[in-house]
Amino acid sequence: MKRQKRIAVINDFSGFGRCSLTVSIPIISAMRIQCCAVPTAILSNHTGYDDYFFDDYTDKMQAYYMKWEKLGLKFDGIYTGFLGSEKQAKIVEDFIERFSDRDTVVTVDPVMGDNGKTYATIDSRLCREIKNLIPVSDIITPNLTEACILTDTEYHEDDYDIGEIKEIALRLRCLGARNIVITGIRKNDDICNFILTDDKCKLLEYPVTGGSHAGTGDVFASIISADAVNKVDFEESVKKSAEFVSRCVKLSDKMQIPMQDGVCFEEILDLLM
Ligand code: PXL
Repeated sequence: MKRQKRIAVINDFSGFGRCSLTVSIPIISAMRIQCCAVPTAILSNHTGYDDYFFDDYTDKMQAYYMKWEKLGLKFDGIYTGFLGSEKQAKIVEDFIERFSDRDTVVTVDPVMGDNGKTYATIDSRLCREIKNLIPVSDIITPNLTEACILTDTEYHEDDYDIGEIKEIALRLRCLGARNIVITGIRKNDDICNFILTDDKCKLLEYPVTGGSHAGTGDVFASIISADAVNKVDFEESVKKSAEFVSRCVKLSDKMQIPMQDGVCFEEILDLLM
């Protein structure tokens, strides 16, 4: 009997606001993969709220996962998200080196900002360290703001043309990215994802279904990382993740969930099973 697949998720635990681990654990589990959490920080709620409790976990992470090494654990996937300090990027590199083998799929979600702005706890030194994770990844899932930060490209609000997006994606490739999906690109009344891989370069467009809710990037990247481990084709996976996020957004607006509180994915989690 083959053992069940498992993914190590290196991300923060935000008790309220539906992002990071509180999104990845249920989603990856629903997709029949064991989700093993490595917390980067403990927050009462994510940093999109005016106030939050933030306990950085940098100094404890290595002691935490060295017990896993003692247990001889290996992972089919490693997925990294929000990092709470510069030092954590180095710790993530160490984790990847220790816990992956040839077949491990590494997904790096370079969580740094949205809508042209960086998140409250992210500074330029941390951005630089996150950039260093790109060459050790198999998949990266930046939103447009993050793709701009990573490639030192100026972000603008107005419509992007495909040439501009392709240029940004090619710069990400030069940084060592292999499979790239840039999310959240606005074009008229559509929202687009751009894919660049060895054999694909494609813009996928969807009609906007609702507002800009927190945590949608975490929902998206969780599905992408689980699908990659389940060997689902990358383009299919991007389409499926985008469709799921879009349904979540529509339903969250219908249920009048405040934007900061994330999306009510719990209502339709069964669609991923
Ligand atoms: O969803 C991205 C994210 C993850 N983790 C924390 C955040 C944010 C975005 O604000 O604050 C703690």
